[in-house]
Amino acid sequence: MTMYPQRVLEIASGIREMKIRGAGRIARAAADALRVAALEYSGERDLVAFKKYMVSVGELLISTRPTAVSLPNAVIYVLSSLRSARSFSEARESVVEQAEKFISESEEATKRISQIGARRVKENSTILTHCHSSTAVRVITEAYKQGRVVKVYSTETRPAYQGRITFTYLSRSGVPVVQIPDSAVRYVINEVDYVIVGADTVASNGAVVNKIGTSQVALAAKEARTRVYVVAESYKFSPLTLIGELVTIEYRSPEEVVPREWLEKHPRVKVLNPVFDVTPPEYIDAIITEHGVIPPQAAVLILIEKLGWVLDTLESSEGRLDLNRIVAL
Ligand code: RUB
Repeated sequence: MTMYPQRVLEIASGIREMKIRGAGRIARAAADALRVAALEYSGERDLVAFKKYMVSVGELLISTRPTAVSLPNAVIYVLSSLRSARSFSEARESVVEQAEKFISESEEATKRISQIGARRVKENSTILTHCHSSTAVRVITEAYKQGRVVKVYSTETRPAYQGRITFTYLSRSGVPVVQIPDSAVRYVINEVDYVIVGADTVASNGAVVNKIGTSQVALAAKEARTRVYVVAESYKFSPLTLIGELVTIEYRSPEEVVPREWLEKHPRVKVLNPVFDVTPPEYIDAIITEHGVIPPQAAVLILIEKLGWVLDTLESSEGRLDLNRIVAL
């Protein structure tokens, strides 16, 4: 059985238990886990053995949560550096370097999005956001600093209440923020100029997978002619959707929705807890990436340009992501 460093196991369970959450943070934590795994590798100093070990760490990380494509994309990005490594030490060094590069480029991307995104917000705007997207919070905070935001509605985001994290971050920066229950979205939507949300996965047709309830918010916004902006770094675009693969929606425990004691008292109650949903491209006005603002229908262009190479490695793995092929094993 493969032994993993303690820190790697902590990161994997942190992602699974949502102590580390949000697509961007999950991706950076995964890159960091690969870096730690490479540095603390104590097996045979052999290139093939090292590649196999790194593939198993990558698989462990990817297995933690199924929906945010930023997670496999970060793993692919870091492990692809092993393709051209000629020796064990070169391989180890390249993983460490590539992981650090991913982390700094991903932080740079959110900064760039905050600058591009803030410019799209007109003066005296009211914004509504759903869940906690660190990229959306950055865009809103930057727009506020530029004097463009008068009010932000932040939904609670049941059942895990990520809206409270959004509220805390925004109010700490002085942004006037009002927490509302998810069910109040349609009640306030006519006051709202922009809905700004993040993404866990952007599909090649421009559909956006984000926290459960996002599609309901987008539907209310469309009816009210309120603009919907999705803010997403390019590593949140899914290469497998280019070949028709569907995005897996995560279901979590009923106890996140209803307290365990209540469920025990009412054993016949059935609970469904899907934690993400799909907003169709027609409900999205623009996707703001670090490469610029695109209509959702242009998602395919970002994908082909930035992540199209992943498809070449899938030829003999029947459309599945096979990390062995990513590392050229
Ligand atoms: C978080 C969520 C966020 C996206 C984008 O879901 O849906 O909107 O991950 O976040 P969960 P970011 O809480 O279940 O992880 O912009 O921070 O990457």
